[in-house]
Amino acid sequence: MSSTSMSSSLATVGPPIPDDLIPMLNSWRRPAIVGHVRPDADCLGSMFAAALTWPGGDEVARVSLPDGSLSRRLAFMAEWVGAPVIEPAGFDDVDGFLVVDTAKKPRCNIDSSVGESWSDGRAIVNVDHHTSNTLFGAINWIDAEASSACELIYRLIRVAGRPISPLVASLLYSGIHSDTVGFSLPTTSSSSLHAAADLVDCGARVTEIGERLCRSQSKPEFDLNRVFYDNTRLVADGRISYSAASYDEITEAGCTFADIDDQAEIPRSLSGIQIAILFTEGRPGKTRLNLRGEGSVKVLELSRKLGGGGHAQAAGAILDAGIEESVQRVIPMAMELLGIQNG
Ligand SMILES: [Mn+2]
Repeated sequence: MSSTSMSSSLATVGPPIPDDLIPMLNSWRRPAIVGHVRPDADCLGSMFAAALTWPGGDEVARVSLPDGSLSRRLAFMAEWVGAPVIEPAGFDDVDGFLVVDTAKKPRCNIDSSVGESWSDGRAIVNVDHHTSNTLFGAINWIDAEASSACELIYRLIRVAGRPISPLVASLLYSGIHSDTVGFSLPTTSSSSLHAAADLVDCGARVTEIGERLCRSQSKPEFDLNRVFYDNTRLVADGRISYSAASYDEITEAGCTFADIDDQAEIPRSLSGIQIAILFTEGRPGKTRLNLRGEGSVKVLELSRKLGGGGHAQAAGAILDAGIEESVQRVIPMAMELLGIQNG
């Protein structure tokens, strides 16, 4: 596909890229790339692809990945790139921050010793696909219809006319593959498939990515999945499925909160459900919810009531409660969302 036909088809997709966005990225000498806490493949893929494409004065821009934030399963993406991780002291000389895949500023994955005023008057460019994005950047490009942040970074690179190396292609393809759950969600649009196809043409390592993302569980992750299968329950005549793992169950499997990623797919895989919920107590007394809506069910509303956010059909929240209390609180709300009387 010629680059001309690519950019003309890109122009018709989603909200336009703000005019000043690409010039700002191009102008930075010491940029830092930031994603969200507990980064998933889309977050890492978009961060690393951006770090390689807009390196500032260095070969690769620095990324914010505080200790312990990388899951075992996705460590391969960091190994591929070898991007320098920004140290707390290094924030002083940053001239701009590119934040990807992150709906709110407090969700940014920043080393706690840097403090809340980490951006300190410097520009933030905010590129995201969460409906709940709070537009915390100086420049915000939010396309809630996009499959993934990687699809947006792909468009950005194409419009900027920068090259896509096989490594950048692999990173972006990983994020699109992962956020669409292997091109199976309604977010699998024509534009996301066109992006994926172009990335394959650019050398994305399709086979390796499929193996890494879908068939590379460690024994502890496998054991934790066993817990999720065991703990899966169906309620509301099979319209709601949920599963849970307590802090002790996560620890006994040999996992940590960083290993919780897309396991909501386990209760979600049951036929006929409209809402799937995963409850995980990653830290004692703190329960994270991952909510998924099927068909036309929008779970974002529910996550917002609980102080969380996300996408229309994939959202989350964190409760200051253990598993049992969280289940008792959330299941009636999920039933209410489906219009079921709670008897
Ligand atoms: Mn994403």
